[in-house]
Amino acid sequence: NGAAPAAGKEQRLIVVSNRLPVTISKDAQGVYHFKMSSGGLVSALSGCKKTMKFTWIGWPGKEIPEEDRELVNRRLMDEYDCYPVYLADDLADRHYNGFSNSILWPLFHYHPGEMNFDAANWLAYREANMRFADVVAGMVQAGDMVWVQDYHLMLLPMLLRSVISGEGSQGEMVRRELGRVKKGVDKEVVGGMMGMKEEGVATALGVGEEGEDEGVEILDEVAEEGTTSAPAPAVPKKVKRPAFGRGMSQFQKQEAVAKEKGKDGVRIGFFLHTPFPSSEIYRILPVRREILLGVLQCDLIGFHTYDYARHFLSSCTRILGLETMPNGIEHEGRYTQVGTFPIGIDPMQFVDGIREEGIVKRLQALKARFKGCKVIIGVDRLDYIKGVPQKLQSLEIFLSQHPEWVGKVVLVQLAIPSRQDVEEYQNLRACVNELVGRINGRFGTVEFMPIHYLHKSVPIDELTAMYALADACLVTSTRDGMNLVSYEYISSQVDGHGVMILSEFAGAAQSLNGSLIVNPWDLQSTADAIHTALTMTEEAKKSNWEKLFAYVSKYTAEAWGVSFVNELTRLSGHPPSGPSI
Ligand code: ADQ
Repeated sequence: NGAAPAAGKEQRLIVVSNRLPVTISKDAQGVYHFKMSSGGLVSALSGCKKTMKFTWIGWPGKEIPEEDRELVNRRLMDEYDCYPVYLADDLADRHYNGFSNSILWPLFHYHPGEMNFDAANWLAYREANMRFADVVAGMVQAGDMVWVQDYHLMLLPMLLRSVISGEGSQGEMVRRELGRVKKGVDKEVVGGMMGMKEEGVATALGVGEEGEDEGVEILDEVAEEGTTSAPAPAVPKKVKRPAFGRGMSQFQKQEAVAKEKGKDGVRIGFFLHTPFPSSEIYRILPVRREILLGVLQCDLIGFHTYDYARHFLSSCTRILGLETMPNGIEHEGRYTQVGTFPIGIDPMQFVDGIREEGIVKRLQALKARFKGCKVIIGVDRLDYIKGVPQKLQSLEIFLSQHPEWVGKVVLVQLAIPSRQDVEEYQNLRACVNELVGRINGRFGTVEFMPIHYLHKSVPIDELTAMYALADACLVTSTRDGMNLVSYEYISSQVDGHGVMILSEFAGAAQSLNGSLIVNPWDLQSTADAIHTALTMTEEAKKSNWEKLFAYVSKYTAEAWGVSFVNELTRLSGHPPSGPSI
């Protein structure tokens, strides 16, 4: 849509995400092949790429032998503007599966029961963040903007500031302690590390520094003691505001050191793609202070919705005792702006897609196959946050209450395999298999099955044809940062004006006015919404779809990237009305 950031051609933007958007493979002849992925973040950043000098830093997804790295690094940089952070397989596994996906992911999605806290995985998370910080620090230059993506890298802003302000890398110490914990030699270190009160680590995190951080120090007695189980006091006992003047002098000090190193004025932004939960849930996290302090070294923190931003600010108040403003926080003399930046997609990919010859043909074939039958589509990564069991149970209720629809409606449920190394995902897979079997067994005949279930990734052309075919799309996430499947479906319904049934617990529900909003836990209400969708008049469908499509066309992925970067460009690291230095 032609959106472009206000920053000029000379502005450098370094995007950091856990995974690089490039898949690397090596064939039998030892030749490396690189494939750029077409994920949402890639299209979201296309606007920034047009007008800025752009580098993407991330984990390449696998270990590359030392002797090949020079070649791989050069090709990544020359051909894809990418630079890798290499992590040993065990470290990558503990960081990604062990901490990010087994602790932060369930907690941020209100599933504390699925959270498996393990101290060695926490240390691995820190170690991996440190590796990222070292690589980014080696690349960053004066005046650069660094944009960190998502929950895998929440310590990175703080560690990066520490490295570039001259305090140096803490990596060696973390590595040493990780080794000790793994061998189970020193359990006390584990407690100490969780509480982050070990000398050096505390400095890197900006806690417990003499005379500079009293506002923080007093509040979380849990962390002070290095324990992990007691709840935080609901109301902090003593709240001191960090004195702005004093903080500023520390900030000036930091800037002076950074200036000497030629890396002054680096602006850091962070965007969280998941929800940020209510402070009542967030405070369960044993390392709740550390994660907040990790991102508070940013100039700008972005969330999908206003609620997530509000939850983050209230966690900063309740856990760190910081006084917050509606749009930001002062901490250690730095003003961190907090804002909402709802992500989108590139709708034209689907709008144009449904006119492509191959997709048109496929759509005709599918229409013939499902003649006389309404189709409901579900597209989800097979993740417990997506509410697939609730979706299937609601369909079961609908079919049992409306037998006239048996044989006349099918649910095509595409489930992309996800995180299959994590136990909870294996359990979910078994549960979904069982439900599909039970419902098909109950309502199916030799000629007809009410649920067509595919546990695989589907090529984009097939996905587009399925979206275009479906009379309704059913999203029943129990929590979801945004949910882009709903955007993709709406964009594919230029002709059909299909009905969007959307969980109120998806971030998208706050934007997609024109959907049928449901509480997925209330199975009856979802069953009723299925009936409403299937019996809605063409006029009502069209009028709803027009509202939805107007929104999806305006708030695109590209517009999201550009608005975040524009905001980061505008910021200086000081409060809007604070004294200038
Ligand atoms: P996800 O949890 O991955 O993203 P979502 O936003 O719905 O969730 O995106 C899923 C993507 O995967 C869509 O592009 C969809 O087409 C694709 N997909 C799903 N199933 C598929 C299948 N069977 N075959 C092929 N493709 C499939 C996280 C957060 C979201 C947030 C995004 C972006 O969890 O809440 O919206 O990041 O910030």
